[in-house]
Amino acid sequence: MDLGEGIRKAIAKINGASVIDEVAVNEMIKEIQRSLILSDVEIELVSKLTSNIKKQALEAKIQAGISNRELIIKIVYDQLVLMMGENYSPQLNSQKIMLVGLFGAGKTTTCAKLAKFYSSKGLKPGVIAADVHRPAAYEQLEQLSKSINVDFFGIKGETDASKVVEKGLEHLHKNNCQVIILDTAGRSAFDVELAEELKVMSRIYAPDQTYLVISADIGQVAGKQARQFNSNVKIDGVIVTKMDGSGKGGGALSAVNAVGGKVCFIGSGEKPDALEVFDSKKFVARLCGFADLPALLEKLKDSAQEEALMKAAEIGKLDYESFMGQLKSLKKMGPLKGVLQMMGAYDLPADVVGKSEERLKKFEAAVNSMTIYERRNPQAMKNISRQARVAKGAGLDPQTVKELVSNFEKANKMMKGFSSNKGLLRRMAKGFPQLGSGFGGF
Ligand SMILES: Nc1nc2c(ncn2[C@@H]2O[C@H](COP(=O)(O)OP(=O)(O)OP(=O)(O)O)[C@@H](O)[C@H]2O)c(=O)[nH]1
Ligand SMILES: [Mg+2]
Repeated sequence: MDLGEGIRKAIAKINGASVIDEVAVNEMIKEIQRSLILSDVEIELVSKLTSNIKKQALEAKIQAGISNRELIIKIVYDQLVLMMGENYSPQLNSQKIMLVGLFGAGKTTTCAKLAKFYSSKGLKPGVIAADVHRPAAYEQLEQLSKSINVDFFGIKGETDASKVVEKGLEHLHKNNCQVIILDTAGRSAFDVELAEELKVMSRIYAPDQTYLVISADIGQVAGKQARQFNSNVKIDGVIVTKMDGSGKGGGALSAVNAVGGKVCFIGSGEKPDALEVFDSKKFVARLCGFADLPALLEKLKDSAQEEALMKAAEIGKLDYESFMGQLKSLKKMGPLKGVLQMMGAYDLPADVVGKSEERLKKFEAAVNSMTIYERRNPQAMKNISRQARVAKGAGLDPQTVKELVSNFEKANKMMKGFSSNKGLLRRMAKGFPQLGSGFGGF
């Protein structure tokens, strides 16, 4: 089960609850905790995150206009985004970058990716192969550099990494490289030897940016690892690789939090161009499987409208503004014919559908010509001279506006009649067209 699935399951729990009370929120929190832990997020981080979600969710019940489910998704999402930190804006000037990380994290590949990135921004990059431990490290970086056409420096057979760094800086500066990227050796686990080597290299190289490279599938140890690196060489940011794989990514969340919450780049493939500048919203959307958050947020707006209409109907104060909003969301469902067919009305004569659509357009034009006062005080529109003015503004004849006003009045009366039946009211508010005829013939 991925994190997204777990979170959706948690949300489903609260979705069934009629009110967001402490019991319902606790049920949901338990499920979120479970899925975060299964996704390798550190326990401390899970409790911090879930206590924030809980606080917000309980406070949120006073927010009107958004359905429980969507509200909770948004809270969970916002808290995850908050925890992931801000979007990254890489500095586009001369700089020295050092990459550190454990075996196979993707350091060497990321060297090439960064070189390609800065080169595409008009800066001349150069890379230094300072991994003197892994036999093929030199060739790997040399080959990658060739494929993307950037300067490369390494000393084949050299066992002293400091020497490679010193000579490399000299060489690449001579070649006028502006962004110098240093590849370092990995280890299977963090040890004293690695710590010592990194400290020495960092002193000689004096990097402007030191990035910790971690793989998205690394698991819970990511946080611990990040702290170990950070206590020896100051980590400026994290690069999460292999986000394209089946990695759960939760470990990345922990690592980021452990070093002050900054992801800088995301690796999303093996090729040198598979690098993205970090965008926290995109990352969390991917992590949680909310493929289309803009659509979700759009829906949030719709449900606010729905709720406003319900309220208006309940207190018997439907006005042109809320009614218009409702008609708009009905329109969003697609062409009227398709919507009606969806509801089981297959044999509608084309001219009936056509007429309804025509009427909707006219209604919209008329409402657009009303003043805000008129929209909010529908009784004002019973006035003939106001109708004449609106007709003129909307390019309609006064008789049509009169009909529209009378249709609206009928709908309004009907809504009041239904206000005691909440279930039906809700369905109406959702714009179910089988009730459309009740909307005064719209
Ligand atoms: N799918 C995918 N594979 C990646 C990504 N980044 C790196 N890899 C692959 O992961 C493997 C290890 O990458 P390297 O760049 O060699 O990792 P490293 O940290 O330099 O490894 P050591 O030098 O052994 O410590 C290679 O097969 C890469 O092609 C990524 O973002 N996505
Ligand atoms: Mg390497």
